[in-house]
Amino acid sequence: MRLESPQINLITRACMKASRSLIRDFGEIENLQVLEKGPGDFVSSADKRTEKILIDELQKAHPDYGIISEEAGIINKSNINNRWIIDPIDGTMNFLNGVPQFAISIGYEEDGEIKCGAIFNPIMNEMFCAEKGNGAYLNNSRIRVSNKKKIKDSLLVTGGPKGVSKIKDKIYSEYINISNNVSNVRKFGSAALDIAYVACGRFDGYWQRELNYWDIAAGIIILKEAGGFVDFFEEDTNLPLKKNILATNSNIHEELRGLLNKKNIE
Ligand code: 2AM
Ligand code: CA
Repeated sequence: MRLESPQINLITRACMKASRSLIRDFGEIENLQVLEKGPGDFVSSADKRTEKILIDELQKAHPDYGIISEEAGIINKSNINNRWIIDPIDGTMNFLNGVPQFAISIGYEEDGEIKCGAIFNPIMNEMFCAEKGNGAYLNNSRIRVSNKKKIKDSLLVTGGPKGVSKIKDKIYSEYINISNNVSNVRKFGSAALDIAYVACGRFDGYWQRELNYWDIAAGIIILKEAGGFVDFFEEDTNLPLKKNILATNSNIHEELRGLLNKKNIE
């Protein structure tokens, strides 16, 4: 691979290592689904197991780096200059249901900017990774965003509202508004993979409200290095880890932003 920073090497190595137990755990899901209790508890322990392997591996190299991780929270809080941003399983609901659309996502942030990152789907064996200035890759091939120019021809992806969302109506009306103006919209259930798929041209754009920073940290650099454009809207400065994201092939960005801003159907 042509990515050479010590951080990206560390991230991809940690992903590969953690994926072995994650694949084993995924194999167990089918058996667990027959239990009345369901696999919920098992999934949360799979999440924690994966996270522990990732954190141990990253900390071995840099015990002083800060970490923001979905389950473990914030580690080494005082180091805000060098931070790993980790989501051990993005697409937990898919994982829980035996759907192989989930990924490990790790970004490395230096002085407030994501410098490199990887998103790894261990079942498909697809490793998306990028580092600033050196391009984005899917396994060993360079990736680029699609060349679609017009929003009306575009295939987009979104996640819809979460169960706990207080703004479901707003999110649904944005969905109606956007889907009336594009070729089609998909809902795949993993924010990290959604962005990675925009980066490699499978989708032309992605929008989503109410995400967490760890869902998309790695995706930011992968999309940028693949020639895409990512920005955040309606940011709440009191909640810096909450994100509303717009991520596109860059050609359709303004048009999609226009649709999001448009007064929604009453
Ligand atoms: P997760 O699988 O790590 O929870 C699903 O639409 C996407 O939104 C996934 O990337 C999922 O990440 C993310 N997400 C974050 N918080 C969520 C929540 N409370 N409920 C459902 N999905 C959530
Ligand atoms: Ca997530």
